[in-house]
Amino acid sequence: MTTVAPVALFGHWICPFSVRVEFALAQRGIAYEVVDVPPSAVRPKGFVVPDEFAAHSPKLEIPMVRIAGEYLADSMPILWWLEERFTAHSLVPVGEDDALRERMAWIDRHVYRPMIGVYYGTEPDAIAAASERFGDAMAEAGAWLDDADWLCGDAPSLCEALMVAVYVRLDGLRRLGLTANLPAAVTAHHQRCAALSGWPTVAWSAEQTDEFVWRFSEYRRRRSPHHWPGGGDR
Ligand SMILES: N[C@@H](CCC(=O)N[C@@H](CS)C(=O)NCC(=O)O)C(=O)O
Repeated sequence: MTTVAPVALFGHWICPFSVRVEFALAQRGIAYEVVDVPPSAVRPKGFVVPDEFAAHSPKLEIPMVRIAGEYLADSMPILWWLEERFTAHSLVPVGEDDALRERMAWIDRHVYRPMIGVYYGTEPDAIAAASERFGDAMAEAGAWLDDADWLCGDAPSLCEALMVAVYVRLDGLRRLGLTANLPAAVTAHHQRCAALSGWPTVAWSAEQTDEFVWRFSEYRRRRSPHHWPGGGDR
């Protein structure tokens, strides 16, 4: 007899939105299975998305989660849904709902947009500009962390789920053109996050970092061969 995990995550390790959700599941000790659905930019030729995913992810985006026959896509609503459905090891500090939502929205906008601009960037100038915006956002986050260990409240929260997904790819981002220096308070926060119980589940191996860099280098060469000649080899 097989046991069906109550939670299924349709996602992929390379997708930061998916990593947010997987970190929250792991950190909260929620049992789950992963159904691998690579983002289309890095999808192997001939990969067929599961029917269940096509039917229930309205924008065909990962992450999507199934809990006992119900589905939800979009990482932030998923993180809050998990809080509704599972009470143990909450990542919402008591009384901090509004502050948490505000900080998460801020990180989503000011950290994620430029981060994605770095690795999906195909023009050197645009990559450099995104790198600078990312550095500015991390400087602001560093100021929040100057007198606090965590991004919201006094324990790890959903903000850490967002930031962990950034930290796991920092080395890869550097190899793809991120040059911004990060404040010491951010580096210390990264280290605190790396000591959390959910971290090992989502941390990248050296091979995953290499694969991330290789896939997005290939993406650049396909989109902008003038700037990024060569390629093809791993
Ligand atoms: N707002 C969404 C964004 C999710 C998203 O952009 N996912 C990407 C992969 S990282 C995706 O599935 N893109 C569509 C595709 O690859 O076809 C969230 O927070 O979950």
